[in-house]
Amino acid sequence: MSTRKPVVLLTGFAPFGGETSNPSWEAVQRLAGKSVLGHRIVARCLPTAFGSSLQALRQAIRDTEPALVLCVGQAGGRAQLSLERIAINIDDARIPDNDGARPIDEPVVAGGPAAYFSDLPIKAMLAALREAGIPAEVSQTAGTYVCNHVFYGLMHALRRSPGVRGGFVHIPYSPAQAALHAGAPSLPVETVAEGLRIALRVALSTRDDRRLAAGAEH
Ligand code: PCA
Repeated sequence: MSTRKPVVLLTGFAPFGGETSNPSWEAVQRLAGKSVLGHRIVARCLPTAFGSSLQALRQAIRDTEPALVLCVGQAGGRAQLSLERIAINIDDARIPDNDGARPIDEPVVAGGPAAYFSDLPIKAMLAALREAGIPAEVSQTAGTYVCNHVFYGLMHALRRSPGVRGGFVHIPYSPAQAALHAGAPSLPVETVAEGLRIALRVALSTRDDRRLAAGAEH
């Protein structure tokens, strides 16, 4: 293992909520096996379920011993790559997950801190994406469904792996999905994949984030 290239673990999710595809996995799959700044990208698909998603993520971290972990999920209705700033310690499911579970106001980790910030340089990533002509934003909430659950669980797990950094990106519907949701914004999966590659490159090469306003009034 030690003579191999260091690994970046990149995860997407299985389709959920009545969709037949999940663009997060479609985009992540396109980067599987590719290199970014001397790191090999390992792609994994997580189940969209509160219970098994984190088990699968923890297993993938044990298997691949990554230097950096970026989890990616679909956020239908959002128009840009959403670089998530913060994961909160709450599960509050509006719809059941793929196993039929619907936790309401339960902690992701009982007794855990209220929240974790992303380890990734989200402002530098934002600037690079915009320079490349890819729409992006900083998001102040990853919601309270399986994606926030995985983001929180990731950051909690990485406390035991000093030096390994983690973060989360939400992405819009694919055009094929948006065609079935009148008026919903979308981004082509190839554009998302290119954006993720840029985000990884910046994350791997930036230790101190840029100071750039990307907040929100609401
Ligand atoms: N999006 C969901 C869970 C899986 C996914 O791709 C979310 O935003 O919570």
